[in-house]
Amino acid sequence: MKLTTLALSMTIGFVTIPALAIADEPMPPMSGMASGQSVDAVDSTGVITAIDPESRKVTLSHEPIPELKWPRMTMGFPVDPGVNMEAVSKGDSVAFTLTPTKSGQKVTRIEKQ
Ligand SMILES: [Cu+2]
Repeated sequence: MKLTTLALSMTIGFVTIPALAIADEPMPPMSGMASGQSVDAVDSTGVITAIDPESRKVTLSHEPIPELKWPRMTMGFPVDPGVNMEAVSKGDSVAFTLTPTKSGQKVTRIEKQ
């Protein structure tokens, strides 16, 4: 059990950290102490109103996100290079994860519901 958990954590780390390093400056991994950010990654749901895999941007009409003090709204996000954007399309109801970066939130997971 312990080995499985460790292996999973390491796999996630190897996938996520290089992607973050390419897209942004290195961040302290999993510390929850990134300056200026009060929360880590948050999960939410919404509907894709526009998506552009070439520029890696998605526009989401999302539900309220209390962790970020956001009401329900429609807004655009950059999408992490590790996310498969071909798996979703405009009009899909999706679950997604937002991860804070220096320049705002970016989508680090998106799945059709
Ligand atoms: Cu918003």
